[in-house]
Amino acid sequence: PKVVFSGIQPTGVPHLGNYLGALRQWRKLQDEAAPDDTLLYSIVDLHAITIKQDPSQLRQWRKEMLASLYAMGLNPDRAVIFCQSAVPQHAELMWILSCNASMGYLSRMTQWKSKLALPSNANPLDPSPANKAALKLGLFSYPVLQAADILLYGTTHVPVGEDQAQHLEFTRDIANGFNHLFAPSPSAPLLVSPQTILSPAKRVMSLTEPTKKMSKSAPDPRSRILITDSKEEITKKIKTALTDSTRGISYDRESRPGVSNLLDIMYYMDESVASSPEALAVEMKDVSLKALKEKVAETIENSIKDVREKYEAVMNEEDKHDGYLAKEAEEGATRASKLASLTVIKVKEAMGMI
Ligand code: AQP
Repeated sequence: PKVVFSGIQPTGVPHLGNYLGALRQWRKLQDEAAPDDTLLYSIVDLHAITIKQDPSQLRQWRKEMLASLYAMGLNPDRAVIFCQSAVPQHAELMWILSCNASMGYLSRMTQWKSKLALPSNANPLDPSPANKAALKLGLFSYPVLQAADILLYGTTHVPVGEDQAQHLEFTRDIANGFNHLFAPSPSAPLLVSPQTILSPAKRVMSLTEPTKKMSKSAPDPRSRILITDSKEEITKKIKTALTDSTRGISYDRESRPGVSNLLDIMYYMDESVASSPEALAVEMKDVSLKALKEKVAETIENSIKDVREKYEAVMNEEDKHDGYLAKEAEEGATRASKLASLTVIKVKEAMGMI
């Protein structure tokens, strides 16, 4: 049987990148799962605090993320849905794996560099960079926590966007290194090396800076469309999306990143519109940019309207019965913790700690 694990940070309402790159895939895996498959979807708040968070804002975002997952159709009867910090084994396994994680390997990870806006060749041990003090241990070792998240459950499949592919490679390496050191035999690994599932829309780009990925924490809210945005907001954001002054429509991610991103979004939101984003460009080659944008906005609205309505319904329910979401998440955490403790016990036994 499959074990599927994935996480999302409670750093705001999910945007189209999260939706197309991860959440829609989570839902599909849930719908296609066999009865004995296990699905775990986590709100990874321990990851969120690698960047400074305001406590009341974080509390609100955890609630909104939970509502977003339910709005996506993720079902607590079918998937274990929980907050990471409520399952202490995540931090415990992270420490154990940290003792075997290479600083050199971690220093090559791109995420901490991009979060600090450092160049790709930045080295954490170099005493010179001005923002060296800004690099916190937690942000640097974030991929080890991510490896622990995944390895705790014997995960076989991890659905993520392309930005996470490097961390999955690291997770497999950690698992193999750990098995090599502590597994009783190669045929009885302690930790399962997981497969990455990349969704077809691997990387949705920012609407205002289409060479960067769409992100929850980018300062400009016009750079992303949230799954809760109204029709008017969607239309306005798509209308102001950065494109170019070339005439007509064509698909080329290098020379026309803005237009190509809009074609990608339209195609992946509703694959019935054409056979590929390139084919969609050919079909629309003589259309004006204004008309393309109208079509894109309409397609997005039609595809996520139901999610928005469900989100509102979940939030109304929460208003009527304060604490209903927290209670659901607590039940998820209890189930997750039971599964996680099986791995932690096995690992501690193998290392001589039980
Ligand atoms: N632009 C994107 N295109 C495709 N997939 C994306 N994902 C994120 N952005 C895109 C996928 O969404 C899942 C959850 O992401 P996350 O919240 O854990 O963190 P992130 O990747 O760092 O996403 P954000 O939106 O950029 O958050 P902030 O700004 O808070 O760091 C992951 O599977 C990710 O691949």
